[in-house]
Amino acid sequence: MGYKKDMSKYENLEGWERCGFGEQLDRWAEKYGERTAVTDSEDEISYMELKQKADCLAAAFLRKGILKGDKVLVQLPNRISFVIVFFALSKIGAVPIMMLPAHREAELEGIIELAKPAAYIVVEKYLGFSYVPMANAMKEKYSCIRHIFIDSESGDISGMIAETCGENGAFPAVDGYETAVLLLSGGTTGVPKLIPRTHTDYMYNARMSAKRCRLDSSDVYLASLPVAHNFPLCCPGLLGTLDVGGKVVLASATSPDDILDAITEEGVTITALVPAMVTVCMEMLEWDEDYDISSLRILQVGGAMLEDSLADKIIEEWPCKLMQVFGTAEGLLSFTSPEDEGSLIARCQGTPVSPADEVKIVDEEDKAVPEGVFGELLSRGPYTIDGYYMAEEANKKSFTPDGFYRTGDKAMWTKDGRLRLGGRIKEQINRAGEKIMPSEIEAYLCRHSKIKEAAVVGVPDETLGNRICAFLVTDDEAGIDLQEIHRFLREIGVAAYKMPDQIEWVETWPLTSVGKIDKKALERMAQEK
Ligand code: OOB
Repeated sequence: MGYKKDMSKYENLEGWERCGFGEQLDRWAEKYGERTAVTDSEDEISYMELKQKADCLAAAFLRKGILKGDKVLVQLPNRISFVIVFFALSKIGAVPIMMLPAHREAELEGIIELAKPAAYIVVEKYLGFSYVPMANAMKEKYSCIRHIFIDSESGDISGMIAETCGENGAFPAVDGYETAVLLLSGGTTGVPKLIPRTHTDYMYNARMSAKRCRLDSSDVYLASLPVAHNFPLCCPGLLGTLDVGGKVVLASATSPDDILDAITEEGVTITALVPAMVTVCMEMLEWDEDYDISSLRILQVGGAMLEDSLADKIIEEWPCKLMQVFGTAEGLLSFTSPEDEGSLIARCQGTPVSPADEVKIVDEEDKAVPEGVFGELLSRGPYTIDGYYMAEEANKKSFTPDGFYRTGDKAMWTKDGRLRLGGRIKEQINRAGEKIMPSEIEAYLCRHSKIKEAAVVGVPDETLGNRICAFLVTDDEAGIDLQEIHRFLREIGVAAYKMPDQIEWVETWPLTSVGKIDKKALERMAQEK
């Protein structure tokens, strides 16, 4: 066991509260009552109704034998049922694992083997994909999964809510210092990693984010990224908006027309996008003048490097404040402020959102580097985890002995005391904000009968930030092209966002002086092609 965070150290912080999300929802319902809490493309729900439905579903979960502490895979798109499910599980102290709709068998298996979930909640169908056969196959393969709950118009979730309505069962007590959610990590090694966030630290995360955004009950937050991701869920996202009594709009898909339609129709005041999405929204705005984004107050952009030129363009062309957001699911958040000058906002990722965040930038020997010099960004603090879920070995690499999380990101302090990110030190590829571990893709590729060896690198790309390039060693190139690779990866159940964008062949690997595959050389080769 390494360093263990002492939560009592943070008890005097404003916004820190030892309380579960279930109880938070009860208070919000009391305070904000009939106000609209959440809308999606089909429906809307008030704070009071949300509480009532979450109570019903919580009672139904208990009745089905879901126990406090059970892990539950949740794979739902942006719709109201996601929100009800989240709070229902919180109320009984069960722990949702935040899968993304894009995940398939390969990702699910790794997570199931690690966390042994007792149930799996899936949407019936989304963007043309039927989840039920996949869920059934997982239940068949893994005996830990006792239940599958299907979310559809007449499916299990709505049926369960109707069945138990009116019952006011007693729920197990939930302590704010217990785990509330398991978030997925982009990972710094190939093994999947889960990030345990407690009710208290996660609520604090939402509150500090909301505070930096000056969020209040008049705000309308648009969740356009998949809401199971930390950014739209809690930075301030869904949870931060509910805490102040605002309204959350859930866009059903992350496409520019869905986003711009929602902003126009709902009078959205704040939303969060990754840089690649901003670019396509701007293109759309250029040729379609019917959109009206004048209600926007803040555009949060984060998840991947924002090019200076795009930052300048947003500041020039958007009728709102740009907020640069550096975030991690492991904790640390650093945002610019709405009051900062545009010229400053365009060139940094601001300051950590909590006064109790401890941030260090260090060289290869873990010694602090001076202002203006890039090093690795390390962090420790009230809402940053002290270890991944059940991952003692990985934790030794990802955390310093005194509990600092190694982000694997290059950063420096600017002369105005702001953080400026400078790319990655870690191998992870950031493709339009999605995090991909090369070693994971390499392992999948090597399962193909014709591929002898594979090395995967991220290559700078104008639209995606980075694209995925796979270098292959094969006996015979015949019959393998990008299409075949995609077909094969789909067949073994790999999420679409992990598909290589480019493949190249090599006969022998370029090697470093210590005899490892020289990935920098591969990156250069990929760029030259
Ligand atoms: C967000 O969280 P994750 O866990 O998907 O990814 C974290 C990683 C960071 O370590 C960094 O490599 C990259 O994403 N990143 C950025 C960035 N924001 C995140 N790289 C450069 N510039 C930025 N502004 O991506 C996330 C979590 C909460 C809020 C926003 C993003």
